[in-house]
Amino acid sequence: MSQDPETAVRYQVVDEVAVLTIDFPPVNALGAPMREGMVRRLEQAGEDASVKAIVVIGANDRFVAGADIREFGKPRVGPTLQRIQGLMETSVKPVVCALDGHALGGGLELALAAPFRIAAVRAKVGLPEVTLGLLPGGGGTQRMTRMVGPDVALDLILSGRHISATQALDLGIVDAVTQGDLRMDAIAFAKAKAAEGGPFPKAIEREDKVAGTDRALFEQTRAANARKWAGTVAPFKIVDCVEAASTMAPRAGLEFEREAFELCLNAPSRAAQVHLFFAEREAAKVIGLDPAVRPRDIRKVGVIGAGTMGGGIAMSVINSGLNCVLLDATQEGLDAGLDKVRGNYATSVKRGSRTQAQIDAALALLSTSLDYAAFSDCDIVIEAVFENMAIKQEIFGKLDAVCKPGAVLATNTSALDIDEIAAATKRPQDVIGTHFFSPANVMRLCENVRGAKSSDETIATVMAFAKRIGKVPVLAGNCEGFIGNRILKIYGQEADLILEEGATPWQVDKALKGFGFPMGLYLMRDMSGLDVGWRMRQGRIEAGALDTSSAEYPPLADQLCEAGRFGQKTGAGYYRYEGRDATPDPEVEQILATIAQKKGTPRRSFTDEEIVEQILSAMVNEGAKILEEGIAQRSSDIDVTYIYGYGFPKHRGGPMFWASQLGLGRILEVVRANHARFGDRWKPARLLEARVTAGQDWDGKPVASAR
Ligand code: 3H9
Repeated sequence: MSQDPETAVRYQVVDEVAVLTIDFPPVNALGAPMREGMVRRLEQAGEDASVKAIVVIGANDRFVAGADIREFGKPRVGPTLQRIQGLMETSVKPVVCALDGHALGGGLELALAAPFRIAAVRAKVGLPEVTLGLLPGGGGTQRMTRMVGPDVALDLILSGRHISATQALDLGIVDAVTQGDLRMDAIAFAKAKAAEGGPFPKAIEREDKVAGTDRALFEQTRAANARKWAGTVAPFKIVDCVEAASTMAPRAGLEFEREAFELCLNAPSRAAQVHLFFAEREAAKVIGLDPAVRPRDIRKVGVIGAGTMGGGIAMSVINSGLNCVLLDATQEGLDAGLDKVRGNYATSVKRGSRTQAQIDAALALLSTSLDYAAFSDCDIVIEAVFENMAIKQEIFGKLDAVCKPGAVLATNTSALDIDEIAAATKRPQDVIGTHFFSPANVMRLCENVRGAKSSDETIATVMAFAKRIGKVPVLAGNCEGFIGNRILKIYGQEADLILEEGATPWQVDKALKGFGFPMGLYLMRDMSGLDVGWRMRQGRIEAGALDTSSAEYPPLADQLCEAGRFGQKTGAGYYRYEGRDATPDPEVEQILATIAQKKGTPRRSFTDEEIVEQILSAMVNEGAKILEEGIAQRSSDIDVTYIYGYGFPKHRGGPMFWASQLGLGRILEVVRANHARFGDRWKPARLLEARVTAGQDWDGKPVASAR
């Protein structure tokens, strides 16, 4: 990346218009050299007597992706964005920002301070700061509100969504959209504005869209979202800033925003969400992969199993414009699966998240079949039938017979051994796990599981494929439960054992919700139904694969099922239900007391903090073992897995990040204390001990320099 302000923003005069070209790879972020370059070039253009107007444009068909996220939390250097905006806002020569690619966050804020904006039709604009735990701190909350009104501003800034150039034109965020040559059109536009003469418009001084704002809008927004936003700072501050833009004088509003921005910048949730931004991008990279290896081209996808999972995977595929053939064992299965897919689409039309035309276009890419021969021209086939090794092996044998050479043969198994499945084929190098999460059309995670013989090309292909269909890929190694379900098992087990020690299901749920999980563990289990897991356990008990006499085996779930308490659907589970309303049930407390008595487990009371620390420390210890065994490539991959697959609160950054914020030393203390009490289920991970001893973070960096 160039650090030279002279090259970060280039200067050229074309037909009396100074063209300032921002060339600061990879995404023209507002890093210090770029800000310095902008100040110098704007001053140069101001002083250049041959110049009548100024165009600011980005190189490589993109405008500016916002603040340089790598600068957050570091000492500030170079001129501020506000200084650049001041130069543009007070320029006697009209400034036109020419937007292409993305104009996001501080990039859009830069453009909003110019009197004029023209956009290429393919450009996208947005203020996505909220996704980083921030608010638009470059005047974005003030100028946007004054341009589009508080209701639209709240929608755009709180969602952080990107909108198209034409939508931006309709909202008055840009002045013109062009299908032609953006640079030439911007120059012509700037010349015309220079000819018209000033004064030029200033968004910050507009009153028309904020006059008479009803303050109830802000109160209603806060009240409606209070639960959803619990534990975060930025969304609340965004509402405050938009209110300030609607009610205060311009300078006071900008000052209000500046203070609110600083508050967000220093909040732990900002560090967590920025961690997640980089973690998500890192997760897609495969360590040690031969750089010469290219992913195979995927044009047609096969999916086996038209159940909820297969249907969801097929929807993700066709939503991204790829052809998909969906196969099931029976016509009834296919019909039911298709009905479900259509039903899901109908719901999204009703909600307004998709248009009927988009859905028709997607469904046109979907075909169905009862015959494996339909997979002969597929580039990847994903098996998503129920978890039974014999059936999966039979399916992979059939795939081996019909699929073309080089097709990726993927299994959506969440538990079974990839190598055993691959052994059913003569091409184990093409076999890999692609573990999706339910509902697969919604959940972002794709946990790709490499088998012992999966080739680099197969790995590269599924990583690229997952991104292509809008998922966040993570690469895992082959072990029981991979990354996600291996830790999930510990999460559930530890919570269950805490109940035996004296906590109640409702207290554990309250503690987990308070931490930020969308739903408590026991409410979720009751909602899904307890009988499926019970039957699976019965099967394993009969096969001698589960030892129920162990002190670590929590028998509560089995006893609830034996009493006919299958969860919400039977009116009782961990809770008692009136319809969907759950209430604590003293009967469950009684069962727990009896279990504890039989096991000789001493009972005590827990605080919510203790519950969270206990459960999460067990998860983190398992995460450290997963890292140490090379099942996860890096600690942040575990965070990405938990956030996109298991509802871990984003503003906590994932279990491993949470642990490093708390201090790995504290986690080790909890682990060791429990190890002394409960034995080997709490055996400290060697990696955790090693990092604490060396004063390092998960990546082996000294703790003080951790991001
Ligand atoms: C802000 O603006 C605050 C202001 O309000 C306050 C001002 C006072 N900085 O995503 P990609 C890197 S907050 C530094 O794979 P794509 C990224 O890590 C900011 N680096 O590309 C990756 O690096 P690597 C508000 C950044 O084409 C490489 O660029 N803005 C930044 O799929 C390529 O990224 C946002 O939140 C950055 N701002 O998508 C926008 N952005 O190759 C954040 C990216 O080493 N960015 N990188 O892994 C994005 O949404 C996408 O990157 C974008 C391109 C859509 C632009």
